[in-house]
Amino acid sequence: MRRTLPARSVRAVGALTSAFTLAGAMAAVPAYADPGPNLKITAAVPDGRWLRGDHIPIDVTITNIGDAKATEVRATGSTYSGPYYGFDPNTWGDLDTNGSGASFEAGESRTYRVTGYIWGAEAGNPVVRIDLNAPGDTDYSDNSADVPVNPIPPETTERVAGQVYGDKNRDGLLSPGEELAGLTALVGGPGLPQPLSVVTDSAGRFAFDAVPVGTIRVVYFRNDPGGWLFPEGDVMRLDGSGTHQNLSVQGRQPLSQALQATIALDKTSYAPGETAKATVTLTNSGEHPLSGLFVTCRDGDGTELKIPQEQWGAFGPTQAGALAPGQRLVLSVTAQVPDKAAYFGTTFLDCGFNGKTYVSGPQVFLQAKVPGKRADARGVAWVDKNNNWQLDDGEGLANTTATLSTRDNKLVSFARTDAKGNVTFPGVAVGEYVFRVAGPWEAIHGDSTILHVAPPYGWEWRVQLKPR
Ligand SMILES: [Ca+2]
Ligand SMILES: [Ca+2]
Ligand SMILES: [Ca+2]
Repeated sequence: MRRTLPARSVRAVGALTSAFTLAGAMAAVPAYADPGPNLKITAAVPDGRWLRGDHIPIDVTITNIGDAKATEVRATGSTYSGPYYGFDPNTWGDLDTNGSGASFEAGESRTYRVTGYIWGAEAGNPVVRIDLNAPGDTDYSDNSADVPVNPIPPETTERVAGQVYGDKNRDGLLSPGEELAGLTALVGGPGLPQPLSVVTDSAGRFAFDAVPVGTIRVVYFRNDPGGWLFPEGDVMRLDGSGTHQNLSVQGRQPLSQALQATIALDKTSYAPGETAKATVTLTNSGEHPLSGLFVTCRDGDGTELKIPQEQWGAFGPTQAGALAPGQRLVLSVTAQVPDKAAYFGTTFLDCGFNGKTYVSGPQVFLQAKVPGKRADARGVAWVDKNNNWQLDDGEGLANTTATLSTRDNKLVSFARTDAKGNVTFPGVAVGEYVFRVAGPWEAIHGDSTILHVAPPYGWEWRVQLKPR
């Protein structure tokens, strides 16, 4: 009886035959047969606790295993699967596809560290494919590499714990009795829907058992009756390694609690060029000596009183001011009223009192008048009819009576708006005024205080109105 093979087996034999043929053909070509460059790539994410929010590196090693120099070598990378991993700009160096390419001598090997970022919130991890291109490469089968990028799973959590104290004796350490109990400790950061919160125990200790990992996590405190100031900008990177279980958080008393500062000017009104005298009174109402104190007065737009630094003595640039507990110190300083102040009708002092080793010292601001200059006060009254927050054609409040009054409600000037809502109050003394219009209109911000400044420093003010 003649044996016949089923059709399926015939096909299988045929496939086998062609497979043998192919293998035979390949075996007939020695690996070194083609002279020329032959680049080979290997790539992997270096060891590390990478987070989803990191710029995660990939080390790409390129070796020329051929027997000729490779030139114009360029590399590209793309996300093969999973969430999108985007390469950072300019990360490819001389391998960049837009450049002239890199060169590798026969046998030469170099490793590049490229970086990228996982964009979006898609779950899972990316696999990144990197392709290497060089003219004349004799074997392209080894020119690409697939790199799994596996950051710490975002659902990973770790314990964050520590102790918080108010450094009463200012030695920078937790001293007995300085523990802060009953404080609300919170931890928050990007990606956390809301901060986690615990209350410190009698030893000032706090512990969050499971804080989700992230590149930016911050511990902060609320509900402190003692008025302590805590560092709020210390960023923790939580990568699941649990290295933030022994935090020591120092609360500091604001300097303004111990140091009182007042400034009095000898007059309420000055002429430009006149010398203003300021009496500065500093009092240490605390229990500890204060040292390293200094005064800084803010520069403004040129209308401020500039107190020469040397007048501050030890409280000047040497930052050597000192006050014993209970001590009261009076400093007399002077400053020339700048000419520019006359154009604004006002001059000011804005001084901060600080210490080298303190935080949040007192701040004092005071103004004085510099009257005399007059100028036309010009502005526009308008109503945002189309609600686009911009003054458009036809939105000026036309032909309406408008007034300028002092803050204590004395009428200073009145005028009428033109067809476009422009209004000019002629020859008004510089300074601050309240602007009003007749009829059922009120300023959109509740108060329409305008600052009337003389040329060349002045400007046309705008007052937006709404129906009353
Ligand atoms: Ca190759
Ligand atoms: Ca202490
Ligand atoms: Ca508008």
